[in-house]
Amino acid sequence: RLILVLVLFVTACKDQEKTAKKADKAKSTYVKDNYDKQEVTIEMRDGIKLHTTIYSPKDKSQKYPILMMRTPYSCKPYGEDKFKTKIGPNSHLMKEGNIIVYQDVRGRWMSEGVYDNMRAYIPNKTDNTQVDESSDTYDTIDWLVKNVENNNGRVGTWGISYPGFYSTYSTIDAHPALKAASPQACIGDFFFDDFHHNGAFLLSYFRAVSLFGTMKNVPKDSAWYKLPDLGTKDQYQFFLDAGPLSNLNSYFEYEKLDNVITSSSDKIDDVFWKEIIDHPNYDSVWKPKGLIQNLKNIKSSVATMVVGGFFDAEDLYGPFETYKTIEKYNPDNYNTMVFGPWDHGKWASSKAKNFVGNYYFGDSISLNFQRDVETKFFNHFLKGDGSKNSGLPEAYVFDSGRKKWSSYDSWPPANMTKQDMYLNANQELSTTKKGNTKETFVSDLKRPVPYSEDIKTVFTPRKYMTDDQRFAARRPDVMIYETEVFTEDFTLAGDILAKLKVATTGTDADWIVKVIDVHPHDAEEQKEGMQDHLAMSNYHLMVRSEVMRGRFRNSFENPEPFVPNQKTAVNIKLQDVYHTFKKGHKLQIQVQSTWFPLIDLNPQTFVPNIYKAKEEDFKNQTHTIFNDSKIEFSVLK
Ligand code: PG9
Repeated sequence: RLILVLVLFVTACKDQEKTAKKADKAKSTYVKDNYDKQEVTIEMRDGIKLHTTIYSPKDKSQKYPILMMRTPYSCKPYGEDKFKTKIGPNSHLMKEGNIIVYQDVRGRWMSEGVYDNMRAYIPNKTDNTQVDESSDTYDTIDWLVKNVENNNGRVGTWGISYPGFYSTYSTIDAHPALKAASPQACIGDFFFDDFHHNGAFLLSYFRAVSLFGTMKNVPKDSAWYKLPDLGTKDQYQFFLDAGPLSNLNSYFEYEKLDNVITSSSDKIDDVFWKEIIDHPNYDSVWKPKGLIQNLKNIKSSVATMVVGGFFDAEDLYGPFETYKTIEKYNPDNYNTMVFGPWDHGKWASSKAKNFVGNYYFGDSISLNFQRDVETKFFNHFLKGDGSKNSGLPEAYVFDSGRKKWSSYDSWPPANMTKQDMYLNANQELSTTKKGNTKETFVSDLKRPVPYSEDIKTVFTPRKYMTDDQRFAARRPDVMIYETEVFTEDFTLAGDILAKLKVATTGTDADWIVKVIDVHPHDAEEQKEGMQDHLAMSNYHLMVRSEVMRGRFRNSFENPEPFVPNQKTAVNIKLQDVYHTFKKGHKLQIQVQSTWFPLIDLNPQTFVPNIYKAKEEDFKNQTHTIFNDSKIEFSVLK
């Protein structure tokens, strides 16, 4: 009987494997069976030609809109590989019947020109030598609608992360054929997205700098794609041993990648790395690159749907500021937002179960978004009547506490109240300030607070945003303050403002604030996911976190030292949340001064450029938190 069971089991596995292979094969031939592929170069107004891949439905019985993604990451994965591999991201948009276009942006891969990382917008252009991503998009759309067979004259743009930045850019001085744009996880400003958070540098991004050298046609198997072998799998130790940023060579030097042919020279240029090291303040290198400042005059003919993940470790500032700025300065426009329980770009996933890190949020959340929201948005504005009655809400947001979606007519919702909670002694977080107390801790730069218990060698830490923060709560250099157990649900919706009153024996310091959902001891274990049966008892779920590099507390352009031992105000805006602390849970605030190696170490001595600090500048200091420090929450009544 046992042999019979075994045979049946093996057969079932083989059948399952065959079905999966058949599904994959179906996917991989879907494009070949249903789409014609063209690769063209489109000439821009200054004569530079951009490499563009066009997929047109074979069925010519109807006209189709054009959906375009512009990317610095090469449209090659959507190129000849396409017919051999699975359809790739956003296949639901292909299956909907659209002409799909991918383009290498100026200076990247198979396009001509010189790449400029987050190229600054040029307003009021006077001649054809003045070009930026807005003019390149305009010229591309103009060529497409005039030359691509069977298009219906309407164009949409979309993209995630850097491609999201180009989608936002497409709305500026938009071509009249552009009717819809969906910037997703879109970079807004590199001083607040990706590489920096409020002036602190995200250390493991030093490898990502390589993504943006002026590289062309770099073969997929080149060293360029290899992460440098750091000689250790422990990022914490590697960066601790490395010391200040300027001790780290850029990726190119690291990998001696000086032999790859580039557009501008026969040697890789790591101009971006030098910009980072030489420009620690929000200055004339970073400011012009910021896109948010240019979103004040978007044509009402362009409908926008901004998409983001509440647990996106890379681009949170960008999507929130993009949506809010368009909303504020273009009140007559159709402009909506979708924020779900995702880390960076995971709404494009085809996985049936949605996690961030080990934390499970539910089934088919991404798939349902693709089908019921993203596809509906583009169908309405590119194929439908294009009116404001899209059937989609203004704000479609996922409550990461209740694990379910809500729709609101505005974001933040109208029925909000501000509520302050004070950082009192005895680890007490309460709506009243209790006496005049203060607490101190030693910020030890030889043993900085890890950003996670589970630090691996990763390209960028993308999963830590829901990590259990119990380990931090038990460190003497992490100050904790928590509410009583909630006797009813308590919902936060919108941004959070930490108004700290602090002091330090040094002359500089970083301040990190984390908002934690403390689960009850009898919380039901999580039965899904990588770690089956993850014990959720007393799980300290990180709901939101942010750093303020103390020198920038009053100005990102002009850093200021602290006066030793003088009570000083440090305000930190934490990006929006939508989270219900359920009855039986507690809200905990953690405050610390190191967050390693997520961000670089502050020497805690004021120096002109932290990235070029000397070893001797790094000194342990004693920090103080006064209990007139408070957190201003946006509470949903
Ligand atoms: N915004 C993401 C990123 C930027 C810079 C370096 C690495 C990643 C992205 O485009 O995915």
